[in-house]
Amino acid sequence: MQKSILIIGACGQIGTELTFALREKHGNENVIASDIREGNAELMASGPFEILDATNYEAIENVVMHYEIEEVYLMAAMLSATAEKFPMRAWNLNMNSLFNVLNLAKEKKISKLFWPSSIAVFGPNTPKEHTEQNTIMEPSTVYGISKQSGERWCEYYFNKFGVDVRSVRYPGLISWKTLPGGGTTDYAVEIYHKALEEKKYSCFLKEDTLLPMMFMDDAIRATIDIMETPAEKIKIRSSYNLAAMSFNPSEIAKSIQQHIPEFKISYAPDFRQQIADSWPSSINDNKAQEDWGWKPAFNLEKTTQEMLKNLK
Ligand code: AKB
Repeated sequence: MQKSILIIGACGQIGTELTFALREKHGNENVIASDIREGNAELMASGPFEILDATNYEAIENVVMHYEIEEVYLMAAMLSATAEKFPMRAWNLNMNSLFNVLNLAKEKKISKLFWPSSIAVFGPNTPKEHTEQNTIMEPSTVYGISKQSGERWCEYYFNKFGVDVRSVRYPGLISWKTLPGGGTTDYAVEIYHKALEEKKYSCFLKEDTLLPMMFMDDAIRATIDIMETPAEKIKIRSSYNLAAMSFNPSEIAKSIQQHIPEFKISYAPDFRQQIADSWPSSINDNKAQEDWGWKPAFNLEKTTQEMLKNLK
């Protein structure tokens, strides 16, 4: 028998592609997409959809009971740049939504849960290169503080109540189907759109700002893989480091110029520079490789090819 899956925040950058991937795998009717508002037409037409506020426990519980949901992917969150502008709203959304699903799992109303963490759990005092799984973690952003707290709560619910929660620390994610919103790594998506539309881009980060990044196909594969791994192999119940590539704005611009030679980049750093400066430049993901066989497939060149081909 097929299991029923609920995606909360299905219309966002990750949620959209995750919904398509899970529907392909488990059948359209078995994957319930939900969000605070409707998303792209293809997603809405491809299977069941519910309007759902991730901070409303009873509303989530009703959907879980109605569809006899077994697994939940909680993808709703306020990202780093927006969270700096609305700290209390970010804390409320990022934490209460997590408590809602952790408590549903604690009460055995769902059996398994995915919650995304981020490289934002690291801070300015963290060693920047090949940042280890366990190292100094003193996040200096609202978003990072919420993600680090979330990790602690996930581990606590696993240890205390046996909640089967799984998580990865996503780097910046690059995708063409749905735009990201409110993140610091969003420049690495915007740049492809502007390169095709205007042949120029003004970047809000400095040219040498090196950050960990990943193409969306890799991120979706990692998400589904960690959820399909037998529970006893998941040794880390806070969140796994996850890596694919690292590049700076100047390097991504050069990779675009291989395909669009007239493309020009300029730099006008804003408040997001400080956020980016507090994050690692590269990540050591040995634990994910050892425990559940993680291996990325996309480097910068392959990502650029895919982005330009699909956005054209
Ligand atoms: C952001 O920039 O806020 C996110 C992230 C790295 O978690 N993309």
